[in-house]
Amino acid sequence: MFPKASLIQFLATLSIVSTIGVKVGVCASPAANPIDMSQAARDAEPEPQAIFGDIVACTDANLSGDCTTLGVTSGVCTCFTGNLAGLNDQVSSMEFDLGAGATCTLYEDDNCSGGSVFVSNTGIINNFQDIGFNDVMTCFKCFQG
Ligand SMILES: *[C@@H]1O[C@H](CO)[C@@H](O)[C@H](O)[C@H]1NC(C)=O
Ligand SMILES: *[C@@H]1O[C@H](CO)[C@@H](O)[C@H](O)[C@H]1NC(C)=O
Ligand SMILES: [Ca+2]
Repeated sequence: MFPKASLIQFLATLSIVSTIGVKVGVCASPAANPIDMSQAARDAEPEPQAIFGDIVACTDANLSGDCTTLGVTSGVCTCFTGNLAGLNDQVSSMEFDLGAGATCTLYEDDNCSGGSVFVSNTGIINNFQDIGFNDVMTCFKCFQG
């Protein structure tokens, strides 16, 4: 016969094994997993969009002053609100590091509206005065090439 202490230890070990067994069973069964989504739920989710490059927006000409680097997602209107509000109506130069064929439109007003400038070359615009757009930009939208 087992000494009593050993038997308790054995039962405790058995109980841990059995708990692990149940957990593994739950994980292995998608239907029982509460974070598993149905196909319909997955279809309803917006496609996650990938950042395909960066822009650097600066408050002074020649990429000087306060410069902020932003990841760019194709087709998404990004506006200088919230934690980007410091750039609103302040941008004077920009660098576009978006790869060949990318295009951007820079907008004067909220929600990618109002006056705009189309940028088809990726590179640097050293002085927004040269494109008649100094200290007015509020939003931009870029497309991957
Ligand atoms: C920007 O750099 C160019 C070339 O070095 C210079 O001629 C120009 O004066 C600079 N512009 C400003 C506003 O600093
Ligand atoms: C932004 O523009 C889109 C497209 O015109 C429109 O559907 C949306 O309501 C606008 N959002 C705001 C906050 O103005
Ligand atoms: Ca503006």
